[in-house]
Amino acid sequence: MGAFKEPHGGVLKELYLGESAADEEKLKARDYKSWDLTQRQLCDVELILNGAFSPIDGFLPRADYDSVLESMRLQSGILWPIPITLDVDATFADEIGEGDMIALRDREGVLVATMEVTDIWTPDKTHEAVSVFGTDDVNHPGVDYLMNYGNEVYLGGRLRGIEPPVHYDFKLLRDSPSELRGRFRKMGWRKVVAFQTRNPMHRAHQELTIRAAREHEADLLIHPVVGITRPGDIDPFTRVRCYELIAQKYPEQTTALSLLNLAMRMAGPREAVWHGIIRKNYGCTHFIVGRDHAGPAAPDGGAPYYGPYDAQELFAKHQDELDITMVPFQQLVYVEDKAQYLPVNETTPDMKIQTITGTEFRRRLSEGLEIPDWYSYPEIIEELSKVYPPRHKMGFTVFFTGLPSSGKSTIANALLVKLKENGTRPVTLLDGDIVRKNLSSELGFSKEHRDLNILRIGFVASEITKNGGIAICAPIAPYRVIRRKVREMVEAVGGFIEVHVSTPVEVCEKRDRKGLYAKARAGTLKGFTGIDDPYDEPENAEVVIDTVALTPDLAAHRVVVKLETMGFIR
Ligand code: PPS
Repeated sequence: MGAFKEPHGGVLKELYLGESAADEEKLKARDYKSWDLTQRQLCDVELILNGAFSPIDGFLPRADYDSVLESMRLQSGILWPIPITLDVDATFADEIGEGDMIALRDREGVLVATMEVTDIWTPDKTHEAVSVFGTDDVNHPGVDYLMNYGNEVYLGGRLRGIEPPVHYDFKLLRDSPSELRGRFRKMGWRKVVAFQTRNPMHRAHQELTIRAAREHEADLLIHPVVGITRPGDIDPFTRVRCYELIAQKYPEQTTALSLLNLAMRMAGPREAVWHGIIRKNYGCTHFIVGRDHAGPAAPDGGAPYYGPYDAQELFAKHQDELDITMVPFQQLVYVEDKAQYLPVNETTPDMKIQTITGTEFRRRLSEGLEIPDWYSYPEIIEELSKVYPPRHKMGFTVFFTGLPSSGKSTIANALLVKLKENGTRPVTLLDGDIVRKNLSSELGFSKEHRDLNILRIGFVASEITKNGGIAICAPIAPYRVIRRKVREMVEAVGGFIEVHVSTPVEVCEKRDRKGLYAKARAGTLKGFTGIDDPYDEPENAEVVIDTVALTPDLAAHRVVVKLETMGFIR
């Protein structure tokens, strides 16, 4: 009844030992083999220990794992859709045997839990992928993680909780199931609708959640996932600031916000059932399942992995034993002539409907364009525009590449001065020689060393870019593959403009500013770029400059013009 909803399986499995038992276990754990938990495993451990995954009391032993894959049930017959497994590498697995105790530690080495290992096995991951995700396509993020990041051996066994994993952020918004049940009890809430999300919330979400609560005469729990979501999602810090802002727009007595440190698998229908079970353990009575719940984007040019209402169907099929009521939801759209949101199936062809897709929303943010009030609140747009700044506020890297003596450094220095004159952001020059003196003084010119040198430059440039500054890099960077890596690193956090200084080798050799071409010709300097070491011509540089035809001043000016055209400066 109400907020005192029975947990899944009847008992909330809180697995933390009492103080003295934990102290005793800590002492014993000094002799156990230690496994450093990955970020996903740490999320799982937290939710196993605090009861959010009840009735599970550890990582699944093999029989439960097989049974979950085949029939979505634990051996006991209780419904459980997602295999919660501890994956370790073969070296660690070789060191332990069934019956051993192991220590599970966080990244800093803090002992979070101990585990009695009852099962050790090598899973058939393709079978797991097809059973859980309905596909073995590695473009599916859950399958990609399983196949390409997860370790090869699984360990099963019960956990004993020593210390809850530490969080430094948003502490007041994090609740265990019994804490949240306590909050509901204090508020006198008996019926609670939970809303799951991994995206920032706008007006449509607000409308949807308020409707769901009203329809069921219930109170509302906004329960966003902050553990691991889909790669490419907006970072949790920004999202939580947005949730805090939107929470203020709800009636205080009937709405709560709490963060869930769940590592999502993006398993669509099975994941929806799992999400429902978790919310039931937190004391909720109702759970909103929307269109394409927990489904990843379709692969490029391919069909989506799940049908839009598959999740609702699977949930409905198990509704009785789930014992948390699904609140299925259609997509809401804004009807302009009524100035209100309506479920898409309640609209008629004569209505004027407004929509802004996620892609269009991000385009408007990054170009600093207007976003209408009906779509979101100005405070939330302001918060999100920090993540998608307009280009003229975004950090960027100008990456010069070219042969020795091609003129890279001279043009880079001229550009540095011009960008300082422009004055919109701090500028750093990472010239080849400066870097070799300060960052890479121990490196030579072998392929490995050059690659390392360029990766270091790329790392520093991406940090500068991420923090909104301008990095100008001017190494030779002769190899295409590593240049592409740097581009990827930087483009993930801001703008990247490659400038190929394409001065022909004969001209560079004639200039020979440091006399190194002469040494290379004489054979006293080996592996010199352009003479006896290759230079891969860039194929997609944003700017190509031949210094035979241009002065350094004009060459730098051409880069400035390109930056203006691309919108990075104005
Ligand atoms: S790399 O390949 O990108 O790591 O090279 P970089 O760090 O830009 O090199 C800076 C300068 O090192 C001088 N130098 C050589 N260049 C190429 N090959 C060999 N073997 C070599 N040995 C020394 C060269 O003069 C580079 O300076 P610039 O300004 O490009 O002429």
